[in-house]
Amino acid sequence: TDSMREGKPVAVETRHLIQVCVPRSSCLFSTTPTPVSTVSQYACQRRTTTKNNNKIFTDAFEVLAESHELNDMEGPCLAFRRAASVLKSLPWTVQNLRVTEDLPCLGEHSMCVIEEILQHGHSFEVEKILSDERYQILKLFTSVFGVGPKTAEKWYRRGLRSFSDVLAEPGIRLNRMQQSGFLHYGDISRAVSKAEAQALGNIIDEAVRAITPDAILTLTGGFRRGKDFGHDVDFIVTTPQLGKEERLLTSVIDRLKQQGILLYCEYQASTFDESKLPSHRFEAMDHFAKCFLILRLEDSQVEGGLQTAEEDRRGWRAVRVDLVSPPVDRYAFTLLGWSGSRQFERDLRRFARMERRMLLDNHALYDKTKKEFLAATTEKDIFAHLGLEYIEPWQRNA
Ligand code: DCT
Ligand code: MG
Repeated sequence: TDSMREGKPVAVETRHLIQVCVPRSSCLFSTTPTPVSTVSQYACQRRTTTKNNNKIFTDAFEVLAESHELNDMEGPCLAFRRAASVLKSLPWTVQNLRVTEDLPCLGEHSMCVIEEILQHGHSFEVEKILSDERYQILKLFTSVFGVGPKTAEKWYRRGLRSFSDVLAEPGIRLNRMQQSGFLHYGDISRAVSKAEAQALGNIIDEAVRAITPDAILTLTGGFRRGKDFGHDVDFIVTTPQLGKEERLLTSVIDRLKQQGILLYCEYQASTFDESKLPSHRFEAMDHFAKCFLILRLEDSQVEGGLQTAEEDRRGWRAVRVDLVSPPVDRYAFTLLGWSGSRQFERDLRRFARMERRMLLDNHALYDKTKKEFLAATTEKDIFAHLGLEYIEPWQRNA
């Protein structure tokens, strides 16, 4: 299965390829072996831009990954995410099944899906998932800000099938995040454009400067990777003076509130504790002070205006914004962690652990052999510590 092939060294794939593709007798005549793929099994050793030459396949794999995720099957989910990620990195389009044989992370199941698509233009398995009621409803519910797979599943099991079912159900108490999620659903389920991200950058920059003129503000997440659209806008804010960063975030929030543009705010104070590093368990979120916001963005603030529908003449939209505020000596680790993509991050950590006996997260890099932390002031420092070629942010769309 796909999950069994995870982590299989590339060398094994190579041997397999030569056995399958090169007739034994030809070995007598050829001095050089058949050229084999150098595509790494790790996303952090591949360059992946936003140009995807294999969207027809990767879209299918992403449906399969999501379907397994919604069924709490982490192994197969990750295997399909890896398969999608490998295909995203290719500068060419897969046109026959043979060329995929020397690629890593493509299991039997993935190969079958590619074969189906090559033959029929689509995968019957994927079509079946897309038309499955449970899949459709769980996707709908999890599209609400604050609703994860567990809550969606709970609602589905209660027999709820639509937003109006959920909102009419007396036994359901929505938390504050979910209430905002429903309230601003139309706006925040619509993609954020680059121009809108830029406008939000100006707003946050103005707020940050008013509080601390020498503050550091960096656009991160998908927009730093050169994406044209995102589901939110992510920023890192910090100050050159160690320790001042936490107050900065609460001051920024206060200012946005005073400006009347704060539609929702969940603030999480820092729980960062240097003495608890290195963290051995994988954590989805870091311990720095952060906030998840919904901001009101005016049409007049966006170059070229908001891309709203003809009939929607409100002159503003709601946008999801995340701010994270690490101490400045952790800036490089936070920047690398929040720049993504998720798959790139997963593989950076897996590479560090499996190939270098190091532990990497958004806080630090720890060398288990030397039993010491490796300091970094830039992302390049971290790549160098890991013995990896530097990958530019726009090449991290794995
Ligand atoms: N991240 C991560 N692990 C998580 C959540 C986030 O490594 N569990 C990192 C990767 C991307 C970054 O944080 C910001 O997260 P998102 O905004 O969800 O991702 P994105 O790449 O910015 O995608 P989008 O363009 O849709 O916002
Ligand atoms: Mg984002």
